[in-house]
Amino acid sequence: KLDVVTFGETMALFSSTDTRGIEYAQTMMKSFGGAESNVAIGLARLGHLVGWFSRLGKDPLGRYILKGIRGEGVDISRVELADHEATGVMMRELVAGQSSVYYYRKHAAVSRLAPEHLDPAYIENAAMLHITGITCALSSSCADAVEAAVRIAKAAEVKVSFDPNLRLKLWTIEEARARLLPLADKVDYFLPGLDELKLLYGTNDQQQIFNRLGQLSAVSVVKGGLGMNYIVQGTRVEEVPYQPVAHVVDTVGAGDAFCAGLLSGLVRGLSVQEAVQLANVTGAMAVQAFGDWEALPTREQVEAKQSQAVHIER
Ligand code: KDG
Repeated sequence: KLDVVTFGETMALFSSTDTRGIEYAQTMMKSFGGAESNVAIGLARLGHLVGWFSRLGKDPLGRYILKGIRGEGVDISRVELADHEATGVMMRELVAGQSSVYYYRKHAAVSRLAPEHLDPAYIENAAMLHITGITCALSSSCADAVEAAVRIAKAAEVKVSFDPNLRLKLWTIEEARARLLPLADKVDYFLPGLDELKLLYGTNDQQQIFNRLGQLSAVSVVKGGLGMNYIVQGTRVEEVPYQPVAHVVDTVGAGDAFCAGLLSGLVRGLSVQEAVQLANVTGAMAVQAFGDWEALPTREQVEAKQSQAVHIER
């Protein structure tokens, strides 16, 4: 039985390490990344049985991604390799302190993912289904697949967690609202960032945002930034402070690392407060190296960090 099942797009990632950026770079660094597989890898490193599925092209990049994710101990038994569509690609550069991402993913194999690709038993046998709003933005069949997966999970009493992961390069805010807000109403754990909520709810008023969250049946865990996260349930808003990281190397994947820690805590039966504290540790550790998922900590590394913290507090 899997602890967590998740699905979505994972792309090959080419980053220029050259200060001149992609346009003038002679070489690029190759890796891969995708919000859901980042979470899956994070969970596997924390000792969980986790499954990730998708459609990848039957091409060198698709095989490279598949081997990489499998190599991290994630179950990839439901991944499909498509004969006639390609694996998506993203490129990143950091020029004059400004990081940019470029997507080459429009007709990637995953965009044809549809409800009929889901294996209901695979979802029904997990303790938790994790979905993100990126998958909803890829195509209408992908969005339908997300909704179908949630229906399957709910019918089988599998808990559902949902990170909206708003990507305004993929769709407009109106399109995002139409798909994501109804989903937030159906899940058990809603995991947005405060900045995303400002856009989704169209207000900067924090109290108004918490009121809206309070109307959901989900427990919301809001990544607040500036050293504060929030747990919102009905009219209760609980603040969970965290230690901001002194030396941030790369923030990409921080949200996924946070989700991995949170889901790990929840499926292990910790309280939401304790799970958020664990998520703060995994999130903080992941930003200390380059890459989407490379710096995700193992369970031993988290435990070492936590016992260090206890030492310092004493
Ligand atoms: O969370 C990191 C992701 O943003 C990155 O891996 C790329 O999944 C990605 C996306 O679609 O933006």
